[in-house]
Amino acid sequence: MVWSVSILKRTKKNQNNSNDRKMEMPFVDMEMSRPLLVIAVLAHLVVMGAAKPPHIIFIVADDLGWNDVGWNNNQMFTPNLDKMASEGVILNSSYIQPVCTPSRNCFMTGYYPFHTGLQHGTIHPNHPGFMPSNFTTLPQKLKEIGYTTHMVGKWHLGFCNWKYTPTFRGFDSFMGFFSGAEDYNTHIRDNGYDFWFNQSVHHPPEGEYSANVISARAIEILDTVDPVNEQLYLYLPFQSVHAPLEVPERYESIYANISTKSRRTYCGMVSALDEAVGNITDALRDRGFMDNALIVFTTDNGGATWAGANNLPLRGGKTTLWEGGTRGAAFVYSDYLLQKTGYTNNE
Ligand SMILES: [Ca+2]
Repeated sequence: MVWSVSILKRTKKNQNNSNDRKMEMPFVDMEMSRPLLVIAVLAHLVVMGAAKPPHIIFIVADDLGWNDVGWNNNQMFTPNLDKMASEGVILNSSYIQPVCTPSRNCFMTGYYPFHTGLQHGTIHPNHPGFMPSNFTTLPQKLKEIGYTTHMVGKWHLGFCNWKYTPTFRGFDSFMGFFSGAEDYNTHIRDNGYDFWFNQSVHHPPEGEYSANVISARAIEILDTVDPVNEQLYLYLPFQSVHAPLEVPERYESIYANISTKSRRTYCGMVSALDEAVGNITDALRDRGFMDNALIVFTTDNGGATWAGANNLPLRGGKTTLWEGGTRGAAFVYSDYLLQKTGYTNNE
């Protein structure tokens, strides 16, 4: 996942004055070309000597198609994501790995997955694969400079030994699941229950849809962090919108005009994700985090066209090296930290 960005610093007041780059607020200049892995960018952002490093909220959708977001397809109802994309910077050339585990390896280590042996595919529930312990993760680096680090959602980087799981790889807390493709309500995959709070089996409220479980936990975390005196790294790899195709009726009914059941359900799943993200960003604003927050949104790979997703006009989809599999819908958003906003970056 390579983006072209550079990091500078400036004040809120003088965001349009290029002479004010020695002030105290950190800021991301998407216009300047300096290819870096996103992980390196985020880490770099907070070690530039900024007086007050930003809160970083890294939101990952699972298997979201290029044509499944409002800024690429006006048939999609994703108002919360659309607002941040249009008022932030749409990353129009953001490339990712074609399946889950390899991309998540990049999000954690900043290395292409052939460095870690995770380039071949996903880690299955009965597969003792893992992200090697000798690679330092982004949350580990952020903890070194004082961040509090939390994760809610899908890990998919190994769990055959506790030492490969999130709370041993840099996160202060973890709620979510280790594998992938489980049921959105029962949290069962291949007859095994997979939902955890740190190292304990956890049972969310019965019938609570996954996207809402994740947003509720994310908001709960916000209530434990001081937005002024602490710095938060919140990693939110949602289950949505990976198969199985499951969503409460109220989201699916938004797309009553779509006759194909799988597509109708899938689009409802995207809107459920959008609502969950909106609830989290509302909470960030209500609690005072947005004054100094950077939000990054991306999918981990292109949409699975056999499971309701659509990547048009890109060719191919999940598992392929065509752009439909590797060019991800993504944006960055911040109230104050971006030099220029409201545009599409093609670099
Ligand atoms: Ca995926």
